[in-house]
Amino acid sequence: MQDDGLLTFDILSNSLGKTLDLEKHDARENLPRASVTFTSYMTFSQMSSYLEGLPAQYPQRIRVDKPGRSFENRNIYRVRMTNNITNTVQKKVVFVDGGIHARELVSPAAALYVIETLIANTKLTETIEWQIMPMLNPDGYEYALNKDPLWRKNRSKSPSSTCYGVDLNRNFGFQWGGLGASSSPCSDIYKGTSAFSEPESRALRDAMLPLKGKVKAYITFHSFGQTILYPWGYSTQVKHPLTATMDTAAKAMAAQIKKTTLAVYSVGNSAVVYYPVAGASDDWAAYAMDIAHSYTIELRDKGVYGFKLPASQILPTVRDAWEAVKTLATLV
Ligand code: 0X9
Ligand code: ZN
Repeated sequence: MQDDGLLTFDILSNSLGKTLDLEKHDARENLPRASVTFTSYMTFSQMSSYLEGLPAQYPQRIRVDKPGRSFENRNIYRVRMTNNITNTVQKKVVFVDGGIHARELVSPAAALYVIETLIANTKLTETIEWQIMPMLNPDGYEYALNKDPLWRKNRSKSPSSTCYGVDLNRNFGFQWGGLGASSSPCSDIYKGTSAFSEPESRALRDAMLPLKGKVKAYITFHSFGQTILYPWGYSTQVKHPLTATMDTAAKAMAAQIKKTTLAVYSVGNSAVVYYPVAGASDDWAAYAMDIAHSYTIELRDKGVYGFKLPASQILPTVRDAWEAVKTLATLV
């Protein structure tokens, strides 16, 4: 069942309460726009209204398109933003995504906060074109919000099983089917029937591939653990040639988070600090897109609440995310 009919601005602003007031720059301030909030978990429909409204509000700086649709036919959005959006030829791209894993509800919120904060920051959008896909798994997110708070995968139907869902972070086309991925459709880490079998992972691939050579950094938000991870994640034995560069940048991100929000994030190779995982988006981005800086950021918390992070923690958590992204943008 799809649920992405657009809510009106009035309903949104009444029901979502306090909104951030960061939209002063370059705004057609007399036009209302659907709100974004970081004091409660937004529904996909609310996020859609917010995203759909951005280009009209910031016509010089923002474009929104849909590089794909989910298994249940929801839009998968991409927001592109830079100063003077019609002139992006010389600009480097920083690519950010959220929501690959359904139950990690704070992840799309982090990507939305990056969008909202960049609206107010014309300096970081001067030389960089930002491409942000805040919600890669809308079906799973809605399922986690409404039915099962611990749902992780997408909601595709396996032809060979009664179980639903593929772990999108096992479905990317680099080292697909290796360590840390399952062939069982009922597993939470099911890899799918082939690399990029899922429309959601294809949406990210299709958005990114034409940008090869331009994307200088990729960040994918997950939770939880307060950790900044870098490739290779498919094996503990194979070291990425740019390990030292990524380690330095990850440490800079963690230091900046500590300085500003006081949260402590640890840093390291994905496979070593977590566990080996093949077919994840971070490795694919580093390999297929040849991106020198590719990170999975596991946001708050450290396991007290885990995936059920209280709404009061959204704002502090997305601030961590922003500090990390901002720091990285100055290094690439
Ligand atoms: O297992 C995952 O997909 C990520 N952790 S999570 O708890 N959010 O599910 C970690 C992926 C790290 N990347 C690689 N190992 N390639
Ligand atoms: Zn995750």
